[in-house]
Amino acid sequence: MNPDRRVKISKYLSYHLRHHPDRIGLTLRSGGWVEVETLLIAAKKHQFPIRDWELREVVATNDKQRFSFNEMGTCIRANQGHSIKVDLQLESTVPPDCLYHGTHPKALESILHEGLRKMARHHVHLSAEIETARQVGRRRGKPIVLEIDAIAMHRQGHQFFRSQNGVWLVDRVPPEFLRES
Ligand code: HQG
Repeated sequence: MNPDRRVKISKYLSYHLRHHPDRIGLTLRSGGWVEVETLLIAAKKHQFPIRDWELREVVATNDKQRFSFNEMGTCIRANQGHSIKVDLQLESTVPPDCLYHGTHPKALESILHEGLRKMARHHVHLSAEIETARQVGRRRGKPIVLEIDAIAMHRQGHQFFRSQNGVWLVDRVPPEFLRES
């Protein structure tokens, strides 16, 4: 499949599996799952036909492993990044000592003052690798990387989750646990 088509399908999936399933008449099940067959029928009905093999290729080759199938391959979901209410059924996990968050200069003052908030998403997104955080920050200009004392947060009772594609998720990061890296 050509790369443009791949990106287009990935964006279509992100939009509908994370933010607006209702726009094509879908309802996410617990865990964020949708039946593949239902998704393909809905997409076709709304003038965006996707073939089954295209869907499988996009999921398999996606640069950030944004989506996954269930074991049977009959259902699909976005691994993280939702703005609609969905229980991803992730188990709380002990984080590494340090996690990173990529942001941009305009947000810095407010973040240092009030900590990291989840904004429109379900969680604050953190990564175990500094380079990943840098890339996330770069989406909005000059990247700024913040270092988070994750293990100290964990000791104080903050719950951490790890999505299927390795993104660390937490409800918030109070300012005392972060510093500029
Ligand atoms: C900032 C993409 C001011 C925060 C990426 C970020 C990631 C604050 C923005 C994933 C703040 C929210 C998530 C505060 C947080 N004051 N600004 N108190 N607290 N912010 O997009 O982490 O391609 O919701 O720093 O690669 O940028 O979608 O979160 O700049 O993995 O798969 O508010 O989205 O992945 O922005 O990105 P976002 P994010 P996908």
